[in-house]
Amino acid sequence: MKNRLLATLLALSAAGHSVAAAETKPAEKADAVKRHPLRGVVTSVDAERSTLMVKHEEIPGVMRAMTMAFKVDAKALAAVKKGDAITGLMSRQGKDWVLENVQPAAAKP
Ligand SMILES: [Cu+2]
Repeated sequence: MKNRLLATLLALSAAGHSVAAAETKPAEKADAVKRHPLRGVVTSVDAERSTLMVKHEEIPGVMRAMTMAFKVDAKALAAVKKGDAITGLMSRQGKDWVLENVQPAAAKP
């Protein structure tokens, strides 16, 4: 009787652990790269390096306003040109700053 109870408790605790692990893993993955909303203006496009130079507004707690290069995907590279106002999600990935979800932004009044 005692052994059976112990076995049940062990099984429950093991199950509890595996459920917890399954629940935390995706969250950890999503947190590995922190993305921050960015608004700015494209100052140049470098197709060879797949980068945009963007004069971006301050990203509170992350970066002051500045002009810097961001890696972008081919779609964004083809879609934007110098002078475009854009928004996107910026993140640090390895040694690169990356801009994703690049969208045209309405120019500020
Ligand atoms: Cu910056």
